[in-house]
Amino acid sequence: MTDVISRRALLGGFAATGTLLAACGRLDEKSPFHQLLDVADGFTLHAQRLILSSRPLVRELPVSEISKTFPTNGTTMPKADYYKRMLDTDFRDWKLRVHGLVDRPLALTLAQLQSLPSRTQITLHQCDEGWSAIGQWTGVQLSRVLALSGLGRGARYVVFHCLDKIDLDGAYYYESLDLLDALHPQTILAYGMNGKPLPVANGAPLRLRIELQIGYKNAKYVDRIEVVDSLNSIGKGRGGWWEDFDHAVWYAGQ
Ligand SMILES: Nc1nc2c(c(=O)[nH]1)N[C@H]1C(S)=C(S)[C@@H](COP(=O)(O)O)O[C@H]1N2
Ligand SMILES: [Mo]
Repeated sequence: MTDVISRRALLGGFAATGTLLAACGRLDEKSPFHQLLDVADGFTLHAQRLILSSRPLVRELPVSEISKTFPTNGTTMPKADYYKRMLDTDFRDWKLRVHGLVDRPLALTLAQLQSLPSRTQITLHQCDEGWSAIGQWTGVQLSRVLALSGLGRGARYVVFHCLDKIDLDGAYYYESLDLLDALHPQTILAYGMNGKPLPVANGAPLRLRIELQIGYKNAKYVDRIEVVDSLNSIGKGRGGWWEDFDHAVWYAGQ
């Protein structure tokens, strides 16, 4: 009996929680199933952890595979005067803001971001315009920054507001991820590329690397991170500049 319940509960996952609860009424206190009930109690948190821990990492490549030249795409130099001023002072006055549905809004300098534990990864970047290249990225995991800010009640998406406007319509570039991709270990805010400070053409001072998805999701020139419960009120509501203006898909998993 115990064995049957256990297998059914595990196979059926959390959908079987109701069955499990009914069955467990007949089991004694020391039953190992109480551990599963604890999981069911904290459903959201634990389910998220279980799903996250089973999400595979994308392939990381050896140094020898780094592309000799890494193409650029879209903006290569934001036009705003204040971007140029910040560039002149090595972004010393720039701060990454983290706001919205967070417990503690943040404003972090580049030096502060660089003082957090870093991650370096060599990965394949694929642009849907038909090119790919391999680069090495160094930065801080987005999950670490979000752990500092905390996530408020109802938080579902993380929006990246960028410093560049796209010529076509004059709107600022932006992108967004759901929490699952935002908290993935290879999702980083990169300030370094191929062992050097992130070049302007590739998004200085800070860019998103979301290795699970293709090119345009990897927002460059990230200035502000907003945590929201819905994407409706951001831009035209489709979750990103390309999504809003060129019918690109919001989930662009590789
Ligand atoms: N802010 C901003 N982010 C952006 C873009 C852009 O024009 N502006 N282009 C996107 C596209 S389509 C791609 S393929 C990658 C290119 O990054 P790279 O210029 O470092 O190669 O950045 C993405 N992020
Ligand atoms: Mo792209």
